[in-house]
Amino acid sequence: MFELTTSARLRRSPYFATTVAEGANSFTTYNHMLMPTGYGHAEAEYWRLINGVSMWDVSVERQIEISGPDAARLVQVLSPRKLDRFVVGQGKYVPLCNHAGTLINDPIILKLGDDRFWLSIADSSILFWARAIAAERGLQANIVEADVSPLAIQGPLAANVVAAIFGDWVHDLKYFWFRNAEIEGIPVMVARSGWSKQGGFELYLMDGNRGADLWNIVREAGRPFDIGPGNPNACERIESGLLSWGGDTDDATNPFEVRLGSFVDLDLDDSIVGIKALRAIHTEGHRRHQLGVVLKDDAPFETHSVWYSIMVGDQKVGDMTNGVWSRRMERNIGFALVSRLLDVGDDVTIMREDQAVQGTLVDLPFL
Ligand code: THG
Repeated sequence: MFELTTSARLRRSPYFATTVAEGANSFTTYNHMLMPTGYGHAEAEYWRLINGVSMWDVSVERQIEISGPDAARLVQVLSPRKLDRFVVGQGKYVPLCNHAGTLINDPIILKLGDDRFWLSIADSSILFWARAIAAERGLQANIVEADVSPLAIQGPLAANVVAAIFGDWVHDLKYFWFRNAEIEGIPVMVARSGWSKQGGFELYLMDGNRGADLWNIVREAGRPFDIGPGNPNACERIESGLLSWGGDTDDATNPFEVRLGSFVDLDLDDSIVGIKALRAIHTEGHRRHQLGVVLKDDAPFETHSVWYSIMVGDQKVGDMTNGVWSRRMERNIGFALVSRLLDVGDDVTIMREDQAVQGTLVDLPFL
């Protein structure tokens, strides 16, 4: 269709050459980097994630490292989720909000030490945000983008592959926890996490020169389990109800609207960025909420790059933010960010480019 013009501004992953050699034939951009989005076998890539094990270059999940005497304080100031019982070796999913209570990122925060953290970020520039807040508050923290590049191993057989490389201790790793490890001299953090609900791990590579080596080690260890390359899977993540910041959110979305209210602690003190606005939103009641929508047609969706209006009669009630053909439900499904006047069971109309399609609102996750 067209070519992407590359430059040093559009950075490459340490796994880039290996993913191209594996047949990666489509890419997106995320955090100013290229990320593979397919290897030419979409259906097989999906079923491998559901039934087997898949390996993904997710080095675009950049690590904003915050260290120094005020690091813990800064991380709490940035986050409306209470972090007082956060333990070294643990990861937590955390909404980040601006002063208006708008969701500006939804990282996993890893606690590496009492004064050292990684914010494993979604697609927005938290490096600048964290530095600005630290400077304005007079907090002493060193804030850098670390040389860390996650490789995800996802699917029901993922633990077998990771145990074959690192040992049986990986079976005991709790969800979102991580541990330092080394394989063939390559330093990695092994975490039980990943952007799918099929189970799995993320290997945080800590040496950008060893990307091909780590990829090949995983590829070899995965051979008995028929591992293959894949990527964060649009179909599985929508079926599973996983949020894509910037895809399913806009410049007015707050955490309550997109099912992240349980990660907000309103009794945190006023120094937390956005907490006062979040309290006000909570008191007034948020206007929209995120549900699922199942469409009544059965012509599989192509991927789309705009939100589709959701109507009741001739009144717009919200948007379908991302939609996909569900291979397990054999239906078109999507995320509906709609007025709270609507609820599960309501019938709506989705305005696709080509036609209006009837649908019904449902609970998330779909599966
Ligand atoms: N892994 C790592 N970094 C990341 C992502 C990741 N950075 C970018 C992006 N993904 C951040 N966003 C999310 C969104 C959802 C989840 C993780 C990161 C997630 N959510 C679960 C859910 O919603 O069911 C669990 C939440 C919980 O119970 O705490 O896993 O994937 N390294």
